[in-house]
Amino acid sequence: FLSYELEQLFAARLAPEEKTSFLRKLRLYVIVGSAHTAGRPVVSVAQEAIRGGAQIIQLREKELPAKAFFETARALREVTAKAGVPLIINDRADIAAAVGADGVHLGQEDLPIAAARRILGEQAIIGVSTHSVAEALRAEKEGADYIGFGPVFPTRTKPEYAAQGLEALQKVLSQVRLPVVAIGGITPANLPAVIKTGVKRIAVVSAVASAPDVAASAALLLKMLEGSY
Ligand code: 3NM
Repeated sequence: FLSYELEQLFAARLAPEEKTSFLRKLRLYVIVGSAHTAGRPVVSVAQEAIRGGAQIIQLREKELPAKAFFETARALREVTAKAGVPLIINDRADIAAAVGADGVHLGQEDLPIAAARRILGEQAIIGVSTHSVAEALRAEKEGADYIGFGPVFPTRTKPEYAAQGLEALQKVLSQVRLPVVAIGGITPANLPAVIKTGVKRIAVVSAVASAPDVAASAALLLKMLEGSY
């Protein structure tokens, strides 16, 4: 089914030489998934998030069968490519490859980084979820492009994980050279305390994807991250 159109979308991927500078400059990472959009279509929520200022979109689907996951990913690839915003697929390097996504985000129980790279290639953005300094250092050693660290605060989006807190985040920042993305329970109310740790990037699910006004919520978080609020 690799239509001409899809081939064009592949061409929207970040060029290899753009990857590092993109990740350094990244501030607002928005994660969407059908469980977290308050019943609204994932693609339109992602579009609104981009309109508000989301600089990268991750599709996270923990329950969907591969076919439905793929179809959403493919639709999201279309809107992100048109907007010039990188697309990351959670967990599934195969789906990331199949839709020409910019990369994959791996959990501790997913494919090893090297295996995901064999599927996606050197230019792919590979991020890893980490929940301790040791996991963060391991991900760095194994060749991740960025790490997620969290949950910083307790969150209903990932309730099975204990909150790590701001001190642990600070510790990770002091030991890891890779771009660190703080995640978990971050809202406009607690973002000032998160920023005080020195972290430059946050990832959110509910604060944007579940918000009544998706674009306005993304815009507020971005403003705060850029220090202009
Ligand atoms: N990963 P919200 S915390 C998807 O710590 C995810 O690795 C986490 O959702 C981690 O912004 C988390 O709604 C949930 O709290 C983030």
